[in-house]
Amino acid sequence: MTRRRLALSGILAAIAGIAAGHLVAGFLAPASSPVLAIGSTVIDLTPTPVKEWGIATFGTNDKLILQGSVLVVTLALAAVAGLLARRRMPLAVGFIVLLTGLAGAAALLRPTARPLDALPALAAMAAGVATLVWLVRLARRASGEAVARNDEATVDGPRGSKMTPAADPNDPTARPGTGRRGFIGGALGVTALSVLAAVGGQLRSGAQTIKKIVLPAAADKAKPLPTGLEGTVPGISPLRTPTDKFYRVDTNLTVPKVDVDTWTLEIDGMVEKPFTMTFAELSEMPLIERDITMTCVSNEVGGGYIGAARWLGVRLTDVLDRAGITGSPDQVLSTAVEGFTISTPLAVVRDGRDAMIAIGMNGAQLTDTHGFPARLITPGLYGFVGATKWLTKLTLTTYAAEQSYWTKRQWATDAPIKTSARIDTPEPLSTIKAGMTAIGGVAWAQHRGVGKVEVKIDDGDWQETKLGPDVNIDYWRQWYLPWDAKPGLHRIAVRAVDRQGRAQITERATPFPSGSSGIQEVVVTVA
Ligand SMILES: Nc1nc2c(c(=O)[nH]1)N[C@H]1C(S)=C(S)[C@@H](COP(=O)(O)O)O[C@H]1N2
Ligand SMILES: [Mo]
Repeated sequence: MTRRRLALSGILAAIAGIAAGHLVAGFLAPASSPVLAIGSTVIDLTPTPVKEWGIATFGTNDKLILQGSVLVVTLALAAVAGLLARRRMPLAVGFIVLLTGLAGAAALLRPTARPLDALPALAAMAAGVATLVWLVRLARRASGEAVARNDEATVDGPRGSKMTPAADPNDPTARPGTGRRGFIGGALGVTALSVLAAVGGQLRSGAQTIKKIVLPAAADKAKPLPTGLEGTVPGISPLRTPTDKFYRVDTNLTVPKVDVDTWTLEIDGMVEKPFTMTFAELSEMPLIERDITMTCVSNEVGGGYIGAARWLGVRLTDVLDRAGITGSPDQVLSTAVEGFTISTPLAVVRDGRDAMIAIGMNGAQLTDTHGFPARLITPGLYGFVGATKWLTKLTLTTYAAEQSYWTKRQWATDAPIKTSARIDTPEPLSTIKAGMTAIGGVAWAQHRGVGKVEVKIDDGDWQETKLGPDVNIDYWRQWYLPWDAKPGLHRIAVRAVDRQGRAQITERATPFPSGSSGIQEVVVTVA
């Protein structure tokens, strides 16, 4: 019984600390909330293979799973602290101080941390220690420990006067039921306050929003998007991915909410005239509008980390030319407001493709999740080497001198998107009705263009599919094949060939280090 109460005291102390920290972080910097700060540090320290396993196993839930794990481990350690507290209170307190100290260190070691970011951890420390001491005292009273009475008399007695059991009507040993109720009351009180604090912190950080801005028109517009196949092939991906359906991949546990009025873009490194510009200055430069399909290197064969959108932005080379490149840099190292970095090969940026600093997506300003107020887009390259969100600095440098976040973690430096195709319909392992239907999906070979897409049903021949509208070589292509489906179990495979006649790589490869490859095959039941 006592052990259970003690363990619970430790757990509630941790919950109180985490909640208090979350509340304070809500007012200061959401990312410095203890669990988030530790979670982000764990993300950065996780070895690449483990991270790959996490993404492959949990997909977009990986962040929730990570935070859940941090929470569970913390609570388990706190339960141990609670058990220790019975005989060794200083040790238990030291344990809580250590845990919250780690959270503080994690917050302070974030790339863009300010000293104030330690406050949430300090709040967690104070709330955690106070709760532990208080609940453990109540727990002792509840089990009627003699020690508790003495402690209590010394600590709580008015003006130091010793209370004797006989003189104290609330004496716990005399009325154990009261002590038990006292602990339950204390535990419920802590829980209620913690919930309030956590919800408060959450509401407060959620209340931070990005400003609504008016985007200037493009000087160089994209052609109107043709009508896609989505109206005629049920289940196929729409030609343009709506922004709220567009995949999101980044290392952030909290979405940066950037203040566009104080935001600046700095250009430095191997340039003649380093300079800094405001958002207004950036948007006054000539704007281009382009339809570009982005893909994440972590996209598995047949996966969903791909999206096609219309981007509005400034040509990256226009900005670089304004600074004037000197020496022989070989990479553009871009830095995001939260300190994350990406390397893009300079040769790729300058080969004529529409690499840009985007400020608009699908006719609107960037959303906070997609990098407001400005991000890089590099057609033909996976996102991790060319799509820096929440961009704030461009540094002309060399791969020898400086390495970006993923380069330090052994990912490829030059990572062109591999040609691939995906079957959207029928869905894997689904059951469809016999008769005429359509097999359909999307294929991509960014900056080379999709030449043809072929489908193979069971052990049949590869059959050429019909292609949807050709938007441009940086955009994906919808495809479909009418199919008279006969009852039974069927295997459908797809492969794409780019416009230079190069077929997609059929050998299976994992996303690490330069993108997955292999043929997608789905199995369906026709009934
Ligand atoms: N600041 C920042 N930018 C980032 C990342 C990141 O982790 N942090 N991830 C990159 C990766 S791996 C990809 S695939 C794209 C995804 O962009 P999206 O979330 O808008 O789809 O953003 C890139 N830009
Ligand atoms: Mo990515």
